[in-house]
Amino acid sequence: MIKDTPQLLDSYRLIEYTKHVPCYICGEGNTFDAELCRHCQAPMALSHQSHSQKVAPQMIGCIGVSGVGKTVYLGMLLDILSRQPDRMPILARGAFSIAIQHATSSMLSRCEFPEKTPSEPDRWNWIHCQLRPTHRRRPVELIMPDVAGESLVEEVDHPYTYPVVRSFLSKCSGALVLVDSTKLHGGAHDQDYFGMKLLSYLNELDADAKKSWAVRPVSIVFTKADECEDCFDNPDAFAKAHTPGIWQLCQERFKKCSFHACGVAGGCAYQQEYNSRVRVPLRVEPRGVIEPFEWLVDRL
Ligand SMILES: Nc1nc2c(ncn2[C@@H]2O[C@H](COP(=O)(O)OP(=O)(O)OP(=O)(O)O)[C@@H](O)[C@H]2O)c(=O)[nH]1
Ligand SMILES: [Mg+2]
Ligand SMILES: [Zn+2]
Repeated sequence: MIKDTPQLLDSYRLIEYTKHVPCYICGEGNTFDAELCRHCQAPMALSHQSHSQKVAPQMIGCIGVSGVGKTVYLGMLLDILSRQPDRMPILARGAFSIAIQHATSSMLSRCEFPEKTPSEPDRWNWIHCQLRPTHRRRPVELIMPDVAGESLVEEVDHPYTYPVVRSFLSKCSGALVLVDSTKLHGGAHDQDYFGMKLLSYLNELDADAKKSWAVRPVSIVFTKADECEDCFDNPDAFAKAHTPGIWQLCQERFKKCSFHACGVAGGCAYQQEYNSRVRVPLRVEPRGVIEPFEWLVDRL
């Protein structure tokens, strides 16, 4: 026999699921307890964190073909900034924002380079941080993902294959476009062609003259310049000589554009592992890592 006692109904909990939380990257609705956006796989923590702040975070793209050095650059940039509080104090928001810095610096200190970034967006590292540039009154909230070069190339070549890349780049306030200086020095034109494709893709994302990429700051960064000293001496002259396509496009279509050189490893060597030769850093000697980022943040 069932006693005549009041029973608690749990169905009221379902009401929570009728409210949709918009994804910060693509704007599509998700349930309140979703960890990743079901449309673009960006972490929903970005949305929850940005809703709790007065200032909406801005986004910066660190883009370039696979193997150009995006993961090494971003990991080292955050590591340097977090160790130099006098230059540009930085505060990571959420434990996930420290993952790339932790992984990259510990691998470099073991004389290894990080693994290639997987092409699945749910496996990318996302960084959400607060910057306090010394000459600004207000802090800057920033979101920067470590996008896989393969996904980027796929989206540029076949638009709409990676919605997360498209939504993210449409909303970015500026971009660091990475170009491999070692490949250029050898006389190959692939890096120039891909840089041009990427810049053209950005240019076509927004037709509004006031908000388009033509007026957003773009910093072209020649990576691995530790192996290509003349790139450090004069990045503009290097760009004119080795990436004429990128140089021309920047002059004609981007109002705020600058060329920089950077290097993280102070020397590299090949190590034999089973049947393959693996490139390893001999030491960590970062040069020109903060400058392109500082230039960009000043113009946001
Ligand atoms: N000499 C030198 N080599 C570097 C430097 N940074 C990266 N490399 C080399 O470039 C390779 C690729 O670097 P990543 O940072 O993984 O490149 P990525 O752009 O993130 O590539 P994806 O994850 O495939 O998109 C490394 O394995 C190193 O061999 C650098 O500062 N100097
Ligand atoms: Mg990577
Ligand atoms: Zn989304």
